[in-house]
Amino acid sequence: MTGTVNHGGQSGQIDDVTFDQMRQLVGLVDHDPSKDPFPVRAMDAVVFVVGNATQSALFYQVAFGMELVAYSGPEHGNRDHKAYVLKSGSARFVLKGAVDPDSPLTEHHRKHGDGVVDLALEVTDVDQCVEHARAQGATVLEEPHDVSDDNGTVRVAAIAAYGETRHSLIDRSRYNGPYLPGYVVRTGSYRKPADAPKRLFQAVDHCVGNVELGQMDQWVAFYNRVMGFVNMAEFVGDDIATEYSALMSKVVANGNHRVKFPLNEPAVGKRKSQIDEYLEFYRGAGCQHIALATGDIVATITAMRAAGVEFLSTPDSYYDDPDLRARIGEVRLPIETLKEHGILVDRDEDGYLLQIFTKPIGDRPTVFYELIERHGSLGFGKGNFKALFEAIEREQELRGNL
Ligand code: TYF
Ligand code: FE
Repeated sequence: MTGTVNHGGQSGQIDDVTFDQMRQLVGLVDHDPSKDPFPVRAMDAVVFVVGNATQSALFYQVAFGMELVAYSGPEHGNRDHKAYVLKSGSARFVLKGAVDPDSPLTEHHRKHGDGVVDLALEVTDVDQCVEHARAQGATVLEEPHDVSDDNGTVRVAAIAAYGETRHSLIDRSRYNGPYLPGYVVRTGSYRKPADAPKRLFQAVDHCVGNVELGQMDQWVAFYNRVMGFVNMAEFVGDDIATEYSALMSKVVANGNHRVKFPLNEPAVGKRKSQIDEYLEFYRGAGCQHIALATGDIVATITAMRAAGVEFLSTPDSYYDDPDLRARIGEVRLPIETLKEHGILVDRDEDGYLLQIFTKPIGDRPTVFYELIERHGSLGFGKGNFKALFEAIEREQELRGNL
């Protein structure tokens, strides 16, 4: 099955990661893109607006082990902002910070703080996607057009998603440069420790959106209708919502599940939802967390902790629970190791996954990261929701927002 799988015309090798590794890393399923009204190949980039892109670029190199690959800024004719492009395996982050005080990025940052402005998607046919999206009622923010430089031509468009988030649609098949026309190759002068892993993560596994109360189903319908995304089994129903999570969640994915977007909305409960806290400090709907797929979560956590990244702590009771072993079965790490690092583990009918969550990475209690090591499981760690949401609420309480 593996050799013949149809994965939307993607080559067998994705930025040094083989397709089989990718299948394992992010949990792919078979899919025939020829019948897809909106064929998506992969995430193209997660684009952030930040208060200081020059310093954030260093943070992602030092703490996330990413590699600086491209740059746009005043030295090359972009007088509005600086943009740094970083990669880790197939994952690409773009960090934008205003240079011109009148840049539109300044207002975005004033309102939202550091956050995700664009979940850009690599598509095979930009015009086909926009035509379909428009017919299904999407807001087209940028009509399809070509952008070119000496490295070739990229076809780009953009449609509106939740809040002020957008999905740029990118076809880079006629382009051979470092990111987009106008960007130049740039490497960083930062040198990582000699014993550091080659990279700390290989791919973006999923990007979660927080939307306002009562909006989740509309956004699920948007991804179904406009982008041909399918619903994944995992969701947080009313029972879990009222009992401890204070949120509702459903997951949509493109045909082969390479791109997965869980969507959360606050649930009305005894206490203020973590989603309400996000919406208050982000000033509206936006991207809440990005899950990064790693093949060695212990090595990744160890390197990130050494660089100062803080993770949510898991109480000893999680590991000392006599039912844990029965629930998770055999996993590749001893429970003592999971406990030492605070790694959560969940099993479903397809396999298991290991995961851990950082604390918010900026000044506001908004965006955070997840590290995920999948072993067959296509889920999101439903069995960990209780422990996870209790850990999030402990932090929320410390901030005075519960
Ligand atoms: O992506 C997910 O569904 C899991 C669990 O506020 C999760 O990572 C869900 C909601 C949330 C934090 C984590
Ligand atoms: Fe997640």
